[in-house]
Amino acid sequence: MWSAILLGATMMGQPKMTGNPVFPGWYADPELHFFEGKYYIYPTFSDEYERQTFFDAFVSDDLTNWKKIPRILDFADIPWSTNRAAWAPTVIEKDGQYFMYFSAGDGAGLGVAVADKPEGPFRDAIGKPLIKEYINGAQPIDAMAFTDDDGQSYLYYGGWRHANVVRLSDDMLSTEGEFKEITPEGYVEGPFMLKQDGKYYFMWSEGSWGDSTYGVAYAISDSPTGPFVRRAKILESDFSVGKGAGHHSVLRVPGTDEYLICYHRRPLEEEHRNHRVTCIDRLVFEPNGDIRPVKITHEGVEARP
Ligand code: FUB
Repeated sequence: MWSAILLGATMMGQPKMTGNPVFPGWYADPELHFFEGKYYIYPTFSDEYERQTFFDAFVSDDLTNWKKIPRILDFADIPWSTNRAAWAPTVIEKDGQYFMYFSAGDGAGLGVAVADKPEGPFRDAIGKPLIKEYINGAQPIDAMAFTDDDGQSYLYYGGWRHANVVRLSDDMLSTEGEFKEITPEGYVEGPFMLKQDGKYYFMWSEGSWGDSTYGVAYAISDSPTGPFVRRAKILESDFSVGKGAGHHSVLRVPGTDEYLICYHRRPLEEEHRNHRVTCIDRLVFEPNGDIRPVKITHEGVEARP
């Protein structure tokens, strides 16, 4: 139905929109990037844990036509993984290489893989977990890699209601120094860091990912390591559009002051916890620096060159 509406809108001279979800299939925890002139989404394949043994990625020139890149990383090539529960990848570029941090299954920890191109294939970079232990009570899942303006990279991560931040080494293949607990009030999982106008916006998912209580909240700090004090909720269910909206990422559209939020939600008619789809909507900063609550839509956002 939505594709017919979008086609009609385009014929009437209205802008071409992405529509939501932006591509078919059950995919969650999406991380949206712009690498080498194209948009990429790195999601979790949202199925039973036993079938989550790989990561697919999606690539697009304009945010509307997405092509699946199958199995950019496969647990068949990672003997130390649990060969299940491949969750929530984060990808970051450094010196022309692409580093992916990923959950290798409960008990296995967080791994790091590397590729020469954003579309992969990624290969296990160190042959063992980067973070295996539960430090400060944080389950080693849901990593997010961030590089500050001074070139220092950080890894934010953590499930089980605890968030840690740790510095990454120059080669991105080990951690350095203290694992600092930065858990804000309400934090559950899915951390994300965005720097805007010199301020550090720390965001996370709260509620339960398996139901409609899921959502995203944020804090602002003058430092990448906090302290982070919960400010407000910015993403949640809208029972006229979708439910359980959460585990997001944010991308500033290159060459603009516009921001996109990429997240998963459950279609209204779905009850299965894994039936999550990937969507994109606008994220708007108020003039005072606050983030406006996100309006989730069926239409999505305008196509971009
Ligand atoms: O997709 C698997 C898990 O669900 C993620 O690791 C959590 O953040 C939640 O979205």
